[in-house]
Amino acid sequence: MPSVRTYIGIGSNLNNPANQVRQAFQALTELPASRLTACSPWYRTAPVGGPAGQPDYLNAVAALETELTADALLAMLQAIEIAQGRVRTERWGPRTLDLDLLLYGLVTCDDPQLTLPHPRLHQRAFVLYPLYDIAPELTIPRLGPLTILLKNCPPLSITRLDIENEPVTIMPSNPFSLKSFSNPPP
Ligand code: A4P
Ligand code: MG
Repeated sequence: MPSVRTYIGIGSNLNNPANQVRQAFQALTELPASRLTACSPWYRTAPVGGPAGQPDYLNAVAALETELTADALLAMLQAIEIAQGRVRTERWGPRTLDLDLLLYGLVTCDDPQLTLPHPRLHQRAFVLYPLYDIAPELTIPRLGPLTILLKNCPPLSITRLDIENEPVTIMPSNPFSLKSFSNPPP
C-alpha cells in the first residue's frame, strides 16, 4: 500500500502532560509501517467544553507517513491512549492522553467510529495553530485552506511554549526535523 500523509492531534491535561506528550511522540515513532515526519511546537491551551475547572491542556500535532489503513491507525492510536492510562468517563473530560486522527490523506468519511477530517478540527484553535506550524500550506478536504480556518476559528487562550525550553527528547526510528519556530500566523 502506498504511504499516506496523516496528521494526529495530541492533547493531555492529567498526570504530567509534558511527559504524556513526550511519550506520545515516542510511541508514534514506534508504530509499524509508519514514519514520524514532523512534530509541532507545544501549546498550553484553555480547556474547551467538558467540566468546569478542569486543568489547562498541553496540545501538539504530529505528521506521520504511514502504510497502515485509517482504521488500523486509529486502533493503534487508541492502544497508545490506553497504554498511557486513558480512562474514558465523560465526554470532553480531563484525560491523560487524547490522540485524534485529524486527517488521513484526502480521505473523507462520515462513520461515527472514524470521521475524516476530524469533525471539530476547524473549531479548535488548539488543533489549527500547531497544524499550521508544521503544514502552513495545507488545504483540508471539505473545509478549505488552513489559513482561512485559522482566521475564522473561535478565539481561545493559547500560549505557544518556547520549543527550546521544551525539548522533545524522543528517539525517532527515522530522522526528522522540527519545523522552525515562527510567529503566530496572521
Ligand atoms: N472518532 C471518530 N472520528 C475520529 C477521529 N477522526 N479521530 C471516534 C479519533 N477518534 C474519532 O473519541 C470518541 C470517539 O470518536 C471514539 O470512539 C472514536 O472512534 P474519544 O477520544 O473516546 O473521546 P473524546 O476525545 O472525549 O471525544 P471527542 O468527541 O473526540 O472530543 P474532541 O473533539 O477530541 O475533544 N480542550 C483543549 N484545550 N485541548 C484539548 O485537547 N480536547 C477535547 C476533546 C475537549 N477539549 C479540549 C481538548
Ligand atoms: Mg478524542
